[in-house]
Amino acid sequence: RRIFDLTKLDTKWTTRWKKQGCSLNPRRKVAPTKGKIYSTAMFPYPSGILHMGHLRVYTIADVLARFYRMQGYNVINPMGWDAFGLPAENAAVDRNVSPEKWTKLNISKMKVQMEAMLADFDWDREVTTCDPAYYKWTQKLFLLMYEHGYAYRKKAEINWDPVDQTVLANEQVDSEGRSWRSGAVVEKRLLEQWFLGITKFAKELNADLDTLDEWPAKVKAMQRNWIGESTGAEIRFQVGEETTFVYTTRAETIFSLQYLALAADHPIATKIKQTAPELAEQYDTGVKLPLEATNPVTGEKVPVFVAPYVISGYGHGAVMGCPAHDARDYEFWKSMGETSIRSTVEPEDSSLEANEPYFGASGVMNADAQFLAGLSATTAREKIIEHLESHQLGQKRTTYRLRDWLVSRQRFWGAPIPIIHCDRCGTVPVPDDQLPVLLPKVDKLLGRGGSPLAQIPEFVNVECPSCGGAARRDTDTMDTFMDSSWYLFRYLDPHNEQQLMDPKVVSPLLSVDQYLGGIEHAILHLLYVRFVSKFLNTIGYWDGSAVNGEPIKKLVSQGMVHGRTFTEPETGRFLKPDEYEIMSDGRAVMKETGRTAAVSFEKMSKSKHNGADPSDCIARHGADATRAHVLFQAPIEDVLNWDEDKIVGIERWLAKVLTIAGGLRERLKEPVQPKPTDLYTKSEISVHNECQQLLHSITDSLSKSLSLNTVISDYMKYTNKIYSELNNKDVSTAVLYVSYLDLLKALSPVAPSVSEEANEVLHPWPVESVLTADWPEIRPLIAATVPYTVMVNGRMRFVYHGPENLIEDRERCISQILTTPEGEKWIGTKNIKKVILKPKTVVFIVE
Ligand code: ANZ
Ligand code: ZN
Repeated sequence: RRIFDLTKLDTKWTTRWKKQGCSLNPRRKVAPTKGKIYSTAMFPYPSGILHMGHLRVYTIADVLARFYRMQGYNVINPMGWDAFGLPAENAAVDRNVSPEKWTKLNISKMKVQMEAMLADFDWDREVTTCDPAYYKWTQKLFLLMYEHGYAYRKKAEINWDPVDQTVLANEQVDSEGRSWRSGAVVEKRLLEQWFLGITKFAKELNADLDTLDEWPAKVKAMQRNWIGESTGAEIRFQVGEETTFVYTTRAETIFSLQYLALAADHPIATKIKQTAPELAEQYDTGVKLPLEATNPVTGEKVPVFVAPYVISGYGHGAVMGCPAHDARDYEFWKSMGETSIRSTVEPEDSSLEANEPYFGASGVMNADAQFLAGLSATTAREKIIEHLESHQLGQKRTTYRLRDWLVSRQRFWGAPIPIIHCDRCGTVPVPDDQLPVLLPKVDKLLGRGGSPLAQIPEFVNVECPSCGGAARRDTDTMDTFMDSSWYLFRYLDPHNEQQLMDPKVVSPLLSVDQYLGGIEHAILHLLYVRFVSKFLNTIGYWDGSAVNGEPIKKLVSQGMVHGRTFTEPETGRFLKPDEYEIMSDGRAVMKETGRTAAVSFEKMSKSKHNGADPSDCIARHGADATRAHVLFQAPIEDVLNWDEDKIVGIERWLAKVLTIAGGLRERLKEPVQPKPTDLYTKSEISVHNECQQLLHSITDSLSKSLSLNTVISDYMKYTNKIYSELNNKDVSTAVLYVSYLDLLKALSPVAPSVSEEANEVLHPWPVESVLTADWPEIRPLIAATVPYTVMVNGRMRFVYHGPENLIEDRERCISQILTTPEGEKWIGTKNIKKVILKPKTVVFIVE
């Protein structure tokens, strides 16, 4: 039976809090006494509904922010909207509304949902990336990059998404060559595009990962892998009349060189293409060119191939082919019909058969390695690089897999690239006083793709800011990752109309102390944020030199929320809710066949019919129970298997919290005297100690380990302890009251309505909101005491309550008894002749 309707409490308290003009948290009225904590969760895309992932991450963010506020910190806990992007544009085409209208409507809907979950964000810091007041500065950021040589235009073979009709960054294409968004197989096209020079920071972006101690190792590994730092050497080769460099991580294998391989678009290959087009036709499978390359160390001539495995954008697009020591070279060499290989590195502990390759990177150089013979491969590598450098044949080099960031998108709903193209002046940046370049107002979009802005002449045709002649605006918009690359900064100075942000305002508030978000952003978003942050630090927009321009101190990636999924066991077909029935024993039985359905938890999706809507759960059980349930079901980094049925445990517990308030209120009708701890009974000591230990654990979990599921189980233990002592005559009302009030305070970040309600039941009206309280101070534990009979000259004089092991320490025992009022009265300054310590009895013989 439900005793309390928790949903009613939400409405009641939300109304009262708002009346006080303090958003959803009266604690906002209390001035902070400590330094800043900037804690935020990744802002959402305004799709219109808050999903379970949002519920989870924003609950965590809200609970922590409320906790820090109670501790006296100046908490920065903003919220905003990642509001540009394709879904709005597609919805606009499908529904005949403007993307702006659609987006704004969704934002207002989601704000209502956030309020329903009692999330208390800093709405005065709200940013919306599609708002001209925001994207003006996204455009300025682009222009700053342009001005400092970080934004440039280049004709490039790019990834084209044929479904969404737009260019994609390399980062947005998965390992199978599909678009991250549409899933379409990406095509290659040659187009003139804008790039941002993230590779200028490749070295720092890699090296500074080592300084991010509070980032998950997994995320750092993913970033490191993406940046792909590789150290080796570049070596110059003569190829016919031309020269080329090759990049190698195994320079010592130069004595094994048997051929040189080029990428199909290597300049030498391109030149041959013109004179011998019949060869070019075979580039895809690999072909020998009518050329020879010279080994720069031995002077030997080797054949030259175009080989499909050579990547055009990596290193120099040229590889020194060593079939004996590299698996790819070996495969290619065999595929070209060659059989003989030349080995110069051998395993340390065994010898090679004739023509047997050895791909290990350690090993020993054999006699064919000339002046490297006998050295370990590692030492040989250093030696040969020294040799190359001193003969000007090559040098040490570090390369990166990371490519520059392609930011042009042929879409409408994004920040227009603030550039004007003039036939006379070239690319001209839009002057500051003409920013923002506004998106034209449209009632509806004509169709998917194909640069919608290019079809709006009023937008395109413009006067050149430099010569005043006729010119054209750039009709591409920026990748939306550009919008989200700097919002963490804008939150700190959101209303600045003069500049992106004021370095004096933002620097003291940076960096972000804690950033919560999903692992799906481990590479793209976080790498772009780090890049832009380092850039802004470099040009003096914030003083981040102490942290190498790293914007985020601690990163927490919460796990996904999975939904209960029903499938037909034989076929694996996902069942719709009306296809099965849940029996009393918990089994799901398929209506048609009467067979038992298989149950599993999987990523929520429409096709699996396993989605759950947070708003439904809140409407049924109230925000407090929903919040506690989300936290309780799994440690924050783990997958959460969403099972709404289990929320009854939470409801029963919260009901108990409220029941205690009613019970205590009865007892509070009698006047209560505060009780000194040294007069506590055994039961009172046990209440005090257990509650304080739990409070300690709760505080640690919230401030250090973020083990929020443990916080909930600690609250439950705490509640049960008080509940079980409620009718114990040995526990005074005073002691219960103090412990219970601590619980209400400590509970309030998770369950603000229940805490308020219980507080109101407990106290006579008008009562100060319990949400304004400081975080409860942790009081010391009280050692359990036992009675000791004190005898003086053969007579029992008084009973002393002391620690259990008192008589083990003679000195301490005597001095403690002597300093009590009774000790002073019966013994005082009299000369002590003898003291006998017996268990539970202390005998004094005095003169
Ligand atoms: C000679 C050699 C001998 C190599 C050997 C390896 C083993 P990472 O670690 O990924 O940086 N390479 C260089 N440029 C390339 C390109 N554009 N496309 C494909 N492969 C390329 O790999 C560096 C190694 O990959 C280089 O070292 C080169 O092959 C090859 F026993 O040079 B090595
Ligand atoms: Zn001009």
